[in-house]
Amino acid sequence: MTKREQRLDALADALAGIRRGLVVCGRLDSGADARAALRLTEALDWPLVPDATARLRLAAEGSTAGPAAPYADLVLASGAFREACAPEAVIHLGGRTVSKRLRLFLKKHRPAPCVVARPDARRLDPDHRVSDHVETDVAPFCNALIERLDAPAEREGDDWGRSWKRANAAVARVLDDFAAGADGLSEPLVARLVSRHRPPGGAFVLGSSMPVRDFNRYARPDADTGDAPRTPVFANRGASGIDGTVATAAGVCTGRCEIAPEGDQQRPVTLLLGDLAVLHDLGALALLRERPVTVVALNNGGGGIFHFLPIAEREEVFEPHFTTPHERSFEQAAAMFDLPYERPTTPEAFTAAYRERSRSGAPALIEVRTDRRENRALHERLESRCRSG
Ligand SMILES: Cc1ncc(C[n+]2csc(CCOP(=O)(O)OP(=O)(O)O)c2C)c(N)n1
Ligand SMILES: [Mg+2]
Repeated sequence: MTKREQRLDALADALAGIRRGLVVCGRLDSGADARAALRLTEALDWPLVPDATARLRLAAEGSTAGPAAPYADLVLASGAFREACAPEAVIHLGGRTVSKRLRLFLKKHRPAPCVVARPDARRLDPDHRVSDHVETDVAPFCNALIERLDAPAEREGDDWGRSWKRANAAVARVLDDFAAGADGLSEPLVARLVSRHRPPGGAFVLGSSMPVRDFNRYARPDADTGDAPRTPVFANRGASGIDGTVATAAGVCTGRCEIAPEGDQQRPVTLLLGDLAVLHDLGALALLRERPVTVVALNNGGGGIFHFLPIAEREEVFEPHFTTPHERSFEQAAAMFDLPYERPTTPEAFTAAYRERSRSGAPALIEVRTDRRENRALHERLESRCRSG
C-alpha cells in the first residue's frame, strides 16, 4: 500500500461516523472538480458551503446533492446559528474563500479533523487550524475518499443538514423580497441581477474589494440556465489586488480552458468591478475591442470597502486619506475605446441593458452609480434582516 493510500484510509477512518461535518469549496479550477466535490458532499451527507470562485455558488441550492448553503456568509451573520451549528469536522477543497465570517466561524470552533485538499504545496491555514494538508488535484482526491466511505447512516431526528438548509432558505427569502421590492439600483442588487441574468456559457471576473464579496453574498443560485455547476468565476484572491482586473477579463474571454465554447467562439465574460479598479486598468479597455466582455462598473466615487472599516468613523482622515474620492464618469473612457456605453438607473433598465449587451457577442460598458454611505447602510439592513430571518 502506498503512503498516499494509507493516508486516505486514515482520513476515511477519522471521518467515519462524524455527522456534523462541512464541505467548504474554495476556488475550483474545472467543472470536473466541481462535480467531484458535489459527489463527495453527497457521500458524506454533509452540507456544502461554496465560495464565489468554486463554480458551485450558482448551482441550484437545496437539491439532494446541491450546495446546502450558497448564502453561508449571510447565514453566519446570526450569532444563534453560529453557536447552534458549529461543525465537528471540515473538508476544504480548493483555494481560499472570500467570506471573513466563515473564516472566523471556523477559527472559533476549531473543527477537527480539518482537511485542506488542493493542488498547491503551500499551506492555506491563516488561523493554524488545519490538521491535514493534502497536496492533490481535487477530483481524484474526492473520488479516492468516496471509495473509502461507508454509506451515511440514517439517523433519527438528525437535524444537521436540515438546519443549514433551513437557515439558507431564510436568507434566500430575505434576498428575494429585497430584490422584488427594489426600485433603485444598489451594489447588492447588481450582484444579484448579473448572476440571475448571466448569458449561457459565460464566465465572471469579479473585482477585489466589494464586487467579489457582494457576489459571494448576494448572487442568486439557480439551475435554469442549464450550465450550472460550470460557470467559471475568477477573482484575484492572492493579495486581492485591484490591478489588472480588466486585462484579466480579456484573458478569460479568449483563454483556453475546458469550458471554452465551440470552435473559435469567445466566451462571453461579465466583468463586475469597482470604479477604482477600472481607473487602475483603464488602458486595458483597449483589449476589449474584439472581445465580448460586458464591463459592469460600480461607480461609488472611490473605495467603498473602506466604509466597512473602523477608520470610517474618523471623518477628518477618512475621505482625504482612505477612499480616494473622485467624480469621474466612464462615459468618455468608453467612447475613447469604442465601447458602447449605458448608464441605467432602475433595475428594469439595468436588466434590459445587461441581457442585451452580454448576449451581443460584442463588448460594452455599463456604469451603475451608487453612494458609498448608503451602500454600507444597505448591507447592514440586509444583514440584520437575515439575522432575524
Ligand atoms: C493594486 C492595489 N492597490 C491598492 C489596493 C488597496 N485597495 C483595496 S480595496 C481598494 C478600493 C477599491 O475601490 P473600488 O475598485 O472602487 O471598489 P469598492 O471598494 O468601491 O467596491 C483599494 C485601493 C489593492 N487592493 N490593490
Ligand atoms: Mg468604488
